[in-house]
Amino acid sequence: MKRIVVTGSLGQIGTELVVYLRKIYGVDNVLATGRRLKDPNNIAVTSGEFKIMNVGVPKDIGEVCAAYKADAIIHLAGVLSANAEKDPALAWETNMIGLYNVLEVARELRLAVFFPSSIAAFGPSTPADNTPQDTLQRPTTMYGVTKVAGELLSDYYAMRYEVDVRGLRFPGIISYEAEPGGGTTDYAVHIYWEAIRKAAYTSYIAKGTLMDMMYMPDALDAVTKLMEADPAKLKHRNCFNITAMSFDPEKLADSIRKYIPDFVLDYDVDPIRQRIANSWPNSLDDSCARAEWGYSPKYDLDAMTRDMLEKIRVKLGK
Ligand code: AKB
Repeated sequence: MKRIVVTGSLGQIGTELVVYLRKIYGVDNVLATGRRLKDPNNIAVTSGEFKIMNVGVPKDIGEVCAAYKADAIIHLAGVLSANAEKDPALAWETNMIGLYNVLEVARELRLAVFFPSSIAAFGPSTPADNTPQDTLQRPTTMYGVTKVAGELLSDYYAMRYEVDVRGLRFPGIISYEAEPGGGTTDYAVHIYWEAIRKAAYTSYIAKGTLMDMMYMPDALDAVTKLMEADPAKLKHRNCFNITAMSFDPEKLADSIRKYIPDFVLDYDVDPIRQRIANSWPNSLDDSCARAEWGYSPKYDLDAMTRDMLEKIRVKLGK
């Protein structure tokens, strides 16, 4: 990648990915875009160029990418799992039509594409433990449906039109810079903020519910490594399983107690998000990502907890 356009750059991943990419590829080679400028103080906006671009409008994407002389588009704009259950039509429109438009522009302008899939691309009939790279994918959520369809569409564009589209099945991403918006794994971010503010958290996800997770620095590294990987080594494309840890709320609370011993966790389970979480794997097998392009996360649960708590304390002045 040399000249990169990022969609959804004010979201949780986009905010940090834009800054990370600017450090690697140069400030003038990474264009942050979004449907609207919801936060002018976002670091993706203050650290370089930002343009309004709606992925629902193919002409906008084409014009912005052509004018920028982009060779790659990192397509992060999307509706996450819990919000998708609230408004399935919006999720279909944003996640599917948005991706289709991006792929069409990529076909015309010969752009490489990054597509973010998710653990949500699996469903209750998928083997839940050590979920293989290639396995049954029958998700029971709208978000999951758009992710499986997106994986297939991406593979189709790679095969039929030789668009260099590559993707990751993201687990829950934990970070402190920008808030996650409307996902099921968001509890694992909120818990850290509440641990510092109140030494207590009420979880909407039930005890014993395992989900894959990853700390943001490992996610940023994974996107870049995959996009720069030698195509000859990729047996898979859309999308690779990746994970760094798997935990339930209790295990996460135990990790927090190593740094805040009086931290209290209780529960008020949200049936919608719990149903979504129950339909997802407990833990992914990411051996294909490790073998094909050298995926190797650095943070385990305690290392992540230490860093999250430190960074949030600084943000809150505590
Ligand atoms: C969500 O919870 O919807 C996302 C995801 C796992 O894709 N964080």
